[in-house]
Amino acid sequence: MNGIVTGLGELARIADDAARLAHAIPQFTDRLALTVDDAYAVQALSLARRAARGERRVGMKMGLTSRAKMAQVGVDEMIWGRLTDAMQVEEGGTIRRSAYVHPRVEPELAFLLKAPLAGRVTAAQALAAVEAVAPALEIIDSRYRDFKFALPDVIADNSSSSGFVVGQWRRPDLDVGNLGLALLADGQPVQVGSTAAILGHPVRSLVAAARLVAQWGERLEAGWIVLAGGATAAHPLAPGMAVRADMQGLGSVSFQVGE
Ligand code: 0L1
Ligand code: MG
Repeated sequence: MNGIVTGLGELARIADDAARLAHAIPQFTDRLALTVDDAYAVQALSLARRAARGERRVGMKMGLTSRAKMAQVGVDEMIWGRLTDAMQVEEGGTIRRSAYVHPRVEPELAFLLKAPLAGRVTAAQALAAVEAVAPALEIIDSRYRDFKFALPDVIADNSSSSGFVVGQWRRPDLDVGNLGLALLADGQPVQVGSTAAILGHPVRSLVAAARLVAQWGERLEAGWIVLAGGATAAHPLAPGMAVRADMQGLGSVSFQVGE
């Protein structure tokens, strides 16, 4: 973006304010030739603003790791974002619809790490760093008008990350490569699928996560949560809705949507 660092800082402020105050903004790429590198720099600057307000980094999310997700938003590259403690919603808890612009939810698999991971790692090395796995729900909320964006826009907007709920952790002695799952709204299935939709096996998402963060001088830390990406298309949230995901062998995870 014309290489102007202060310009990126201003975009970070705009993205952060939009997320914090839940208002929609125009796409940055409508008026700027933002590169993917610029966009990740904006994301980092935006998350630094959260850190300055006291939010603590607790992990990262992988995005667009399934065909269903790519098709839904018209972007066909994997992306990633940063998770903070303020984004975590207690299992069974209630979110406020008014705290989001146009939230959606998607079923995911979460990894809890017991050792750091960075750079090029094998699937076996990635699995060896996993302490536990759990079913999860990601609440995504693009801050762009009409949920429309180009690749650099969504990256700058922390890859739409805005909340996540994690179910019961269990030891990773279960092969998570092809677990059937369903996303239910008010008890009715609205999406069904399998963890195999996540890059063929969710561990591939963890391998990719280690490689992608290393490009930005980061590593996945012990104690972090890594969301492997949506296994189905996302479903819009409405006040009063009860949301649950059931995952074969891993149980359920749920939350409610308030006003
Ligand atoms: O898979 C994801 O979490 C992608 C989030 C970015 C695209 C979207 O907002 O749906
Ligand atoms: Mg997701």
